[in-house]
Amino acid sequence: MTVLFPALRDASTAPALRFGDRALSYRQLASVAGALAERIAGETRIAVWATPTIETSVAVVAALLAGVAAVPVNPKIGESELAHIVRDSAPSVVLAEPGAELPGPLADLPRIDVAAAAPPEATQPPPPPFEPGDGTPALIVYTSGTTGPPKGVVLPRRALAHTLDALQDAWRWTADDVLVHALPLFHVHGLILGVLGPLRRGGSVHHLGRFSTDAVTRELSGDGTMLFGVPTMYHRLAAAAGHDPALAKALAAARLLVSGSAALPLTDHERITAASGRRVIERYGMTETLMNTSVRADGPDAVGTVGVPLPGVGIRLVDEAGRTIETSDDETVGEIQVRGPNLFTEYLNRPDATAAAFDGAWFRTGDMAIRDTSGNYRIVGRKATDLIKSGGYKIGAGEIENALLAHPGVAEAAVTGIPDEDLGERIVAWVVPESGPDAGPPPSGEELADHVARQLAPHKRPRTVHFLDALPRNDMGKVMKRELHA
Ligand code: MCA
Ligand code: AMP
Repeated sequence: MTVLFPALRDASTAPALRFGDRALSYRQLASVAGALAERIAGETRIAVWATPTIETSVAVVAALLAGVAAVPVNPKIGESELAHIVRDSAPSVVLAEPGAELPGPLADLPRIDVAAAAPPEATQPPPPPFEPGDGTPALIVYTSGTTGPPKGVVLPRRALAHTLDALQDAWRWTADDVLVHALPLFHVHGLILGVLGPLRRGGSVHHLGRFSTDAVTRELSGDGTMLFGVPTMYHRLAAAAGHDPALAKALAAARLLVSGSAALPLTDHERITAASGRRVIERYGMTETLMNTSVRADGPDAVGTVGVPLPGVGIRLVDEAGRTIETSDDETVGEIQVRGPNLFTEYLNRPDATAAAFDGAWFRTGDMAIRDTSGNYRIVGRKATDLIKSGGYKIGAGEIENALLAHPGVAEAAVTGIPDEDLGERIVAWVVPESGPDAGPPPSGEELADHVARQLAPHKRPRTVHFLDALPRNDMGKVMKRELHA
């Protein structure tokens, strides 16, 4: 049995969480999360309305203390995606910040308002509960595939503990670190690395609520030591740092700048280094695997790579014939496959998808990479062209196509990702409007983007919509997406 948060048992008055002007020490967090854990003990699964707030952090910590699996839900989630997640994960209770208005399927569940007001430091926290075994589900995080609705990735406590301890080693992460970030709290990056990471170390996190280059400047000029962000955030920092000496100075003062969730372009690496003298470290992970590789804080420069395997993580490159690539030569491309204690247990209610994702103990990531002569991995692409990474979010073309087809004005739809300086990739929709005798006026691009934002989530909305008379199809009737861009 692993104690996930030793510092909560010590319950010192050291700072743990800070969101804006609201903060909790370890002792205060042990009190509020401990009390909430007592209330939810015995539930099978809980949903957390995962706003970027201190309440979300308290709710997730309480669930982990109680040994109850938590499903973090995007607070901007659309109707059909929420209906799917609630049906699929069947939570018995929803935890939310007081006053938050919950949509349909969540509003119908029993609700507990999360109390996160700081109690007096003298308050004695309840005794720590008995923590369950390492294989017990800790979190269920929904992630997109190429087709169909998102799948619930069941993450055991073991995977959380392993990945956070491996990052401690790679990044020399200690209780003295103050992590700064503005990531959403319904994905691995912001929640597991960004909130549970500092708590496992006994350090603290300053969450900015919403990303801005000014907020990063402010926090890194204060006591912030580490910054986590997706490439879109570093792109914006890189653009600003060139003409903002205060930001450049703040970045220079940080102990560690870490980028992940998608590739950080070389130009952004270079601009940040030119302005601040600092290098950005990249790490590579996935919802299903948590973290696999990283450039080490104490290692050689490896810009443009995602570094070396983390301690305890097995990585192999496999060629198209299924053979393991043994060479490290800067040029042979293979699929990254991963095994180790960092892996998820299963896709919830999807034994078919779980089985298809593995080759024995090896998880097939779908990411294509080369290994250089120093052992660093360089990601060069991915197997599925129907997966789009936009703003660091993974989005399946199929789910957007289905949402578009559900609009009465759409007869046919195809979705692609095209390179975008800011977002990495931007979502483009190709639509054939309904034209039958009963068809109404064709929808506008804006209307279709709003429709997708309402059904799925705002970050899944197409940023560009093209209208066509027909989609290019091959003899089998399959849409030829390459031709769309031509
Ligand atoms: C715009 N908005 C709309 C619409 N248009 N809302 C409803 N309907 C519309 N039609 C709203 C949005 O909700 C948002 O509100 C605001 O307008 C701007 O939205 P958007 O343009 O999407 O924001 P952005 O500027 O593009 O955001 C960039 C971002 C964001 C801040 C970098 O993409 C982001 O937070 N990315 C993080 C992704 C992440 O954490 N990925 C980790 C998963 P408002 O402004 O109020 O929000 S990957 C992972 O976990 C793995 C393991 C890994 O390796 O890390
Ligand atoms: P998700 O499933 O949303 O957790 O996204 C995981 C995917 O993000 C991986 O399979 C990679 O394609 C991508 N990814 C994460 N980190 C990096 C990185 N540092 N460089 C390139 N791609 C990354």
